[in-house]
Amino acid sequence: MASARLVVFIVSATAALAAEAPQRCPNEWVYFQNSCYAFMDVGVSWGTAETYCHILNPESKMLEVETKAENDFIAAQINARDGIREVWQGVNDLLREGHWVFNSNGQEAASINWHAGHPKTHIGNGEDCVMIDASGSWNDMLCEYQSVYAFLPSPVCELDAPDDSLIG
Ligand SMILES: [Ca+2]
Repeated sequence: MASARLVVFIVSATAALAAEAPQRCPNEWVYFQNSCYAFMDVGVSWGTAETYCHILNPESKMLEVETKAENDFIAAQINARDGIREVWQGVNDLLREGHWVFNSNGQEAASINWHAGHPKTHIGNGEDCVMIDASGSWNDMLCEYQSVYAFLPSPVCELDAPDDSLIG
């Protein structure tokens, strides 16, 4: 009886897992909470990261973190990937110093997890673009490459996961 119950448990647990993790992202993209994410182990400037996302998938955008759960997911992905130390996200204060908005819609980026001492918002410091490190902390950086940096963050692209309910 005990072993029969165990088999039933394993079968139902496997079915539940499959239901929660549908394979609905493009190949090589990672699914999390209705979005698909593409990670690249290359260091580029912020503007180049945006270009890479449009090349990979014209409907994708740079990573935009809206919740703590998404922030934790991104930090875990950075830690799991040898070639990635920090990632860019589509958040900037290019238009107004200290007013951090998402690239895709200009809405205020509310789920901010600034690293201690950041952002450095004194006028004209030019650090108008945001990256996330392996601890999930946000940091404002110069958007374009500067030789003072030992390395540059990696691009992460985000795509709305296809809605299963619209298929068939
Ligand atoms: Ca997002």
